[in-house]
Amino acid sequence: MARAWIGLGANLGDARAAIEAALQALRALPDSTLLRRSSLYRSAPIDSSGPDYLNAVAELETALAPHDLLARLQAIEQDHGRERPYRNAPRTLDLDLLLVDDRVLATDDLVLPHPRLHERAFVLAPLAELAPALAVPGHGQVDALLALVAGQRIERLES
Ligand code: PH2
Ligand code: MG
Ligand code: MG
Repeated sequence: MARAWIGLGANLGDARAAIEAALQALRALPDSTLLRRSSLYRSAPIDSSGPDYLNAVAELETALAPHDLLARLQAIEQDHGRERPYRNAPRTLDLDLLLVDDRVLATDDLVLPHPRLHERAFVLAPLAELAPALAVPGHGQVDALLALVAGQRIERLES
């Protein structure tokens, strides 16, 4: 069994509904248990455009191999009408595989840890809510990384 951390994001359409539906889809994944989910967070797009994003993080226990889990996440994105007209385009749903245990991996379609997670408050804030002491291989502890991006405005939404 592995512990996988998944970042959820959306900034088109009903972003809250898309993220809640994606969490339901994660609950239905085979050989996996959704252990916890963070609150929702609102932030301005970073290196992207369009309306504010909503983001959250989920903690999954899974027997799926990282590439199998990635394929499942992409299938959930497709189910929610995800289009990829260009890199970092606004999106109805984005599911990013952030971390799998302390795995370090660099393949064409999957890089672990997720290459930019350590510099993005929209990932670190929800991750710190669940696991402040978690280590990001090569970068340090989540709460320390979050302190380094304190300049990025992010707002936790009441549930
Ligand atoms: N995702 C991106 C690019 N920029 N900005 C915010 N605030 N939230 C995101 O989820 C996000 C982003 C690429 O996936
Ligand atoms: Mg992303
Ligand atoms: Mg993505």
